[in-house]
Amino acid sequence: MPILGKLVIANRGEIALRILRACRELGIKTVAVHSSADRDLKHVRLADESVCIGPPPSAESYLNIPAVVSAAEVTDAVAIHPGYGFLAENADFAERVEQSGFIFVGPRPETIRMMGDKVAAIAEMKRAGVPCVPGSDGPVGDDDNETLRIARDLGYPVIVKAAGGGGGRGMRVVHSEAALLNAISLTRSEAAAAFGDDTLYLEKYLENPRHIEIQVLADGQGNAVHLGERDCSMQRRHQKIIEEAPAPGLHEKTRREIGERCAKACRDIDYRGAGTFEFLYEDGKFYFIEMNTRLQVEHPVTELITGIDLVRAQLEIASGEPLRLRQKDIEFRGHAIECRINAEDPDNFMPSPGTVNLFHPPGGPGIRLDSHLYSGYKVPPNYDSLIGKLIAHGQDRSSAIARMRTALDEIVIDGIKTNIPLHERLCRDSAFLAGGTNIHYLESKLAGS
Ligand code: MV4
Repeated sequence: MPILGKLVIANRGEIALRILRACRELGIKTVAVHSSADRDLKHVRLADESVCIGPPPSAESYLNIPAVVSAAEVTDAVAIHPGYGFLAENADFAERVEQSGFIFVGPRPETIRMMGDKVAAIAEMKRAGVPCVPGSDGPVGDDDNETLRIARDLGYPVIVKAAGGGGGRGMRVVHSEAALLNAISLTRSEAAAAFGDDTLYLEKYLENPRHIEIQVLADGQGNAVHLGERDCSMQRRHQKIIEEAPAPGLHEKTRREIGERCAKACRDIDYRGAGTFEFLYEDGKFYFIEMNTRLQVEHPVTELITGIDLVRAQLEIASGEPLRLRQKDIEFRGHAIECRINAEDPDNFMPSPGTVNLFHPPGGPGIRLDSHLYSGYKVPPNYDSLIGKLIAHGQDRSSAIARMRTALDEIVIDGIKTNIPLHERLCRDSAFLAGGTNIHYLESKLAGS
């Protein structure tokens, strides 16, 4: 008997294919739900069943909760995997899935809701002993003098963030006391409009951090482990471009300490599933900013250095199996780097949908390509421009990069523009080769070249 009888893949593109592959291995039947623009997706062709759930716009298909749940009902599925993006961190969706009698492959709805409220998430993590950014320790109140005092104690610059925000939405850096109250009032209106919640909080603004995140797995039955970190500092406008594991220059003891704090926090809150603790890392110290309660785009770099299949682990946890994995059995081997391949103009980052006339995947030792592309596939204009992830694993960082360069030279994607030329430049960039660049590096390099 498979661990789950039949599963709905509530996503599209490369991650839908990744989930389908894991299900195949485990003998789980698959249902692809897709929009009318996505009939030709590779995983739709490979799935045991497929259901069209709506027209091209995401709001009417991949974000349509009743349509996704109905698809599970009509196909007699037992579980729903949300992938990343779309409904993956929608607590109302997780709740509806469970109330309808299905298994949600992810944390409990209450956990998703709590982590979605950044003020609550930070309070909870602080209680669990996870190091956080010095800040207001709760919402900004309406006593302006009190707010000014908190900011003065933190020292400028500070950053104003919306409790309902995250991932770069709803925040504003403030450089002086004179600008604080106005910045708060602007951010408050934006937050009310964007998130329906005008709750704000303050943090000390860290000027040159790296973005390092810790992967965890927990079974909601008292067992939790960490799978080390990923460095995701190479980004532009909050879109990650390259991720790697381990983080360059991080010592083993530091990794163990922060990882164990995250695993303990999972036990404290009865976390269930795969999750990621996001940190800013500056001057050798970690500062928690947010937790992601989903599988992440960049999960493959962790899989390559640990040998652990994260999607399989998610499915096992969802089926109610206790985690067999013990922290002492998790070893980190070599170095892995992921380049996100986007259908976009490499010069101006504009989306570049269209038909892929010719597609040749790269190969060889230590190369993995997670992509739904095939020759003749038409990239629709309606969705995120991610068309694949090229991941290279090697004994050390420089061999992973050498393998990445080889694969980037080898891959052929004809007919649409992609950001592969950007990756070719970055894999020869001296600062990237040295390792440890911060979150501002790519934007300043692009501005200067
Ligand atoms: C910060 C910060 C500096 N100081 N918080 C942006 C996304 C959201 N996850 C949190 N973000 C930031 N929070 C403090 N106290 C700088 C950022 C930030 C950032 C963080 C991670 C990756 C890319 C980033 C790009 C710009 C700003």
